[in-house]
Amino acid sequence: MDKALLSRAAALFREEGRLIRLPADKTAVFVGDTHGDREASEFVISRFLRPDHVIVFLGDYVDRGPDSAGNIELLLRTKVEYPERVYLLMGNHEAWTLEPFTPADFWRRLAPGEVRDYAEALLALPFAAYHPAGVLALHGAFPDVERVDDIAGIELGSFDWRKITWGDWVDAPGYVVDPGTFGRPAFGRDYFEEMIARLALKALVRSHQPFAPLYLFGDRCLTIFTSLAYGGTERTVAVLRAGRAIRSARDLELHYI
Ligand SMILES: [Mn+2]
Repeated sequence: MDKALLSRAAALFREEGRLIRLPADKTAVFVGDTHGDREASEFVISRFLRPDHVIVFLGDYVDRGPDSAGNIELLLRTKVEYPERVYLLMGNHEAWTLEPFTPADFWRRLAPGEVRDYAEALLALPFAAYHPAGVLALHGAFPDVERVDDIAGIELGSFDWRKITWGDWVDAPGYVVDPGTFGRPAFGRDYFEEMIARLALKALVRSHQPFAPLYLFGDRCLTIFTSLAYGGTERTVAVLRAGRAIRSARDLELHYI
């Protein structure tokens, strides 16, 4: 990987801040975990990189799949070339240097200098993207904030950051179903209901759990997965058409690429 590309990407992410505000007048394409499935990213880019679209990748670009280095390089190059058409959010796999996990095949193959260069770029990634139709996109679960704007001030490594990057949803009552002290925190329906009301949203679009139900919590929580690295046969993306009124996640179109 080209060190100059990582530095340019890092500068761009720092400039964007942790919360992306998506334009209302463009169609937004949400892409779930690509996890080393470079072909998935190529398909998405060839189909949706258009002046009237924005593409939002929901994190987890590396590890698991066959070509992590190729996938992250393709995504960073496309971001640098088309900064207002492509947005990359942070998943837990981008933060291995902050909160290590196993297996981490991509990170473990890097030389120490390369780990540092990747970390500089990937720890600067935004945490969430907000669409004015009332849709929030992030990797895992809602942070416990008062307003969407507060996401911009979330600290890397805080519990709210862990909710975003590591949080699972479970179809059960409750708030924090499992604090995830030694693993992934899991959140229930009561927490979802409280947060979606407090943030005045219609839908959450996220990824992170390859085997979660597509829709949860009255069709307001959509989980998409876009990598074949977990043995699936479908890569799913969700499309929010410009100008479409959104009442629930069912108003986003699903495409299988
Ligand atoms: Mn994940």
